[in-house]
This record gives sequence, structure tokens and C-alpha cells, in this order.
Amino acid sequence: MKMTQTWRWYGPNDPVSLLDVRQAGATGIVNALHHIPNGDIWSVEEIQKRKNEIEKAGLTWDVVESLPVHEKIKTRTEDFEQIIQNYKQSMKNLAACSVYVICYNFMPILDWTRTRLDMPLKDGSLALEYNASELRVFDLHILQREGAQQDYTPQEIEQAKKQFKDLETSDIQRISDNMLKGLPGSEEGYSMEEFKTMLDTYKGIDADQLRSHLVKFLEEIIPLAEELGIRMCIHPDDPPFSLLGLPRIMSTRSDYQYIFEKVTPLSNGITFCTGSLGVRADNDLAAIFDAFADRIHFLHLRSTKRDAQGNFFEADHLTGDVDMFEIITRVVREQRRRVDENRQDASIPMRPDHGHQMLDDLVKPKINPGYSAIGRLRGLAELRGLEWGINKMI
Ligand code: DNO
Repeated sequence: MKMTQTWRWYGPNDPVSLLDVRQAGATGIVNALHHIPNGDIWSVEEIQKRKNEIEKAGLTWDVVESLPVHEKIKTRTEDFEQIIQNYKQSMKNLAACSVYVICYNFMPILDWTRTRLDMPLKDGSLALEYNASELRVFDLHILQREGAQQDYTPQEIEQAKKQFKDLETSDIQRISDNMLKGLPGSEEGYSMEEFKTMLDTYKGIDADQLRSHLVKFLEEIIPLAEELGIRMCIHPDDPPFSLLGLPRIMSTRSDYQYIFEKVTPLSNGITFCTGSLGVRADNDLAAIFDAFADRIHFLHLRSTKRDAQGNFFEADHLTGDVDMFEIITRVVREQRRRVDENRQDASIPMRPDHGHQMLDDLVKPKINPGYSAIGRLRGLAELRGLEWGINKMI
């Protein structure tokens, strides 16, 4: 039994073609209907059209990433009940087209966040980076968020002041764009003013409140998922801590524990993202895997490298802080356990996440940062080899 090798494809406008994906050796596609506004229903017709396109290239649509959760659902405001009904209808339509794995997240306003998308590595390739001091400069001096001072130490505030003075206009632009415009796959982007207005919608919503909103949402969708045979998988916060004063509630083992105790069916599952979870030194990835192995429905495999100042960058897939050998050994064992239990989902879909921009991708006119072809192809090849070896060995 092997993992199902998949590849995130952004649809017809993705500079990486479906044939490229086949040449990388993946068999499955991870896809979303990005052209449909967040909160609207994904119709059977639109789903089927995309599915046909994928199948025509000899691939299968294995995972939806993401069926986005509208902000109104997270804040439980305005017509959120209708939007939950729309969400459920999209789930039904996906099941009607035999697409059964749905990844989503519950991060307020921002999806994944990096301050720099082209950090040069020693070999000349480029990596994504999260720089904690740049984040503080953004918060205190560019966004000038009300109350931001309370979130930092006097030293951090002093250091941010100095750093801001030395920043070039182009750096300020880069940091602001990366923070606000939305990285590939984030469904929303904001101007500075829009973002400030959005921040206000979270006044009075702390982590406990947001958690209760998530549980209420799960109580609505998980019974339906059970009925339809859909496996819902929540992506961890990336990075796994609060940003810009916004609560984040899917960052640690106890965060997961909480929602599984409240909503128990197995279709309430996880996108096990090693790179996101691995940013926290206090997250024991192997222990998290073991605790929830039977509800891991999707794997994002990548590694990050952190430092003592709270910065991190995306390392090669087999280096960095994530012990990929340890994780894939667990995946291999879990898949075998599922075979013994006759589970239909014994082969877990994985995708190589966030490759470096390298080789010819460095000169291509357009790439999606983190999602260029060659870096992910390298990652997939390494991960595939590692699984192959472990399968032989144990
Ligand atoms: C970034 C991705 C995220 C992720 C969503 C899941 O590379 O992992 O965009 O897909 O947060 O809902």
C-alpha cells in the first residue's frame, strides 16, 4: 500500500500544466474552483466540468483544497446560516460527482502568511520565508493596528522602530503585499483599508469564541459528511500561532483534541501539514500523528527550518526541522492498519508542498510562489523514494 501521490493544481490558469503533473509522476489532483466567489454554491455542472478536464489528462481529482469557509461563518454574522447551507450544498454536489475529500481551514481573515517569497538559498534557489521582526514592523508601523503595542515586549517595539526607519520603500511594499494580497490559494486579498475594516469584525471574538464557532459549524457539516461519505480535513494554522491580534485555534495537539471530543465522527478529520505544525518547537509531530492517525485524510509534506528569533523558511523536503522519516514510517504503518480494517481510504493522499523556485523556474515569466513545478517535482521524488524505502524495510 502506497500513499496516493497528488499535486495541487490551480486550474486552467496555472502555469504548470496537467501534463507536467503527469510527468512529475503524480496520479491525483488537488483542486478548487477558485473562480466561484467564496460562499457561493459549487454547482454540479461546474464541478463536473473541472473533473472532466482533469480526467481527460489521465489524472483524478482526489482532493478539494479548499472549500473555503466564509468569514461570516467564522464570525457568525449577517447571513451566515444561509452560507452554511450553501456550503452543505457544495458538499452534496461534490459527492454527486464522486469527489470525497475536502480540505478547509478556519484561520481568521488571513490564510497562510509569509513575509518574503524569494529568500535566496546558498544554491541559488529561492524559498518562502516568515520573518518575525518584519511582521512586527508591519503590525506596528505599516498597519498601525490599534493595541498592537500590547502584543510585543519593549525590546521588540524598540527594535521594530529602528528597523522601520531603515526599510526601503520596496521592502515596505513587499511586506504589505505579501501580508494583504493573499498568497496562492488564499481566496481573499485586501487593501490596507479593507483589512482594517475586516480586523474590526473580530473585536470581541477571542480564541474561545472562535472555537465555539468552529464547533457549531462542524455540528452542521459533519453529520452530512458522514451521510455522503465525505472526509473533511481541517488544515492547521500557518503559521501555528496568533497573528496581528487575531485568534488562531488549530495550531496544537490540544486544539485538535478539543474539536474531536466535541464532534467525534471520523469524517471530522485532519490535513496533516508537517510544515505548518513543525514551525512550533513544542509540537511533537509524531505524537500528534499517533493521537489522531485514523482521522488523517490528507497529507501536506514539507519541512520548515526555524530559528530562536521566531523566523522560519521552507527547507528542502527531507531536511529542516521535520523528521520526514519518522512521519512517513507512521504513514506506512497507518495505511497497513487501514488495509487490515478493510478501510476504503487505506491509501492516504499526499502532496509535496511548497517547493523551492529553482532551475528553469527562476526565469519563467510567471510562477505561483511555493507552487512552481521543479521544486515540487524534486520534493515529490524525494518523498516517493523515502516511502518506497520504508515500505521495503519494515
Ligand atoms: C498553503 C496552503 C494553504 C491551505 C489552506 C487550506 O500553501 O497549505 O493555502 O491550502 O489554508 O485550507
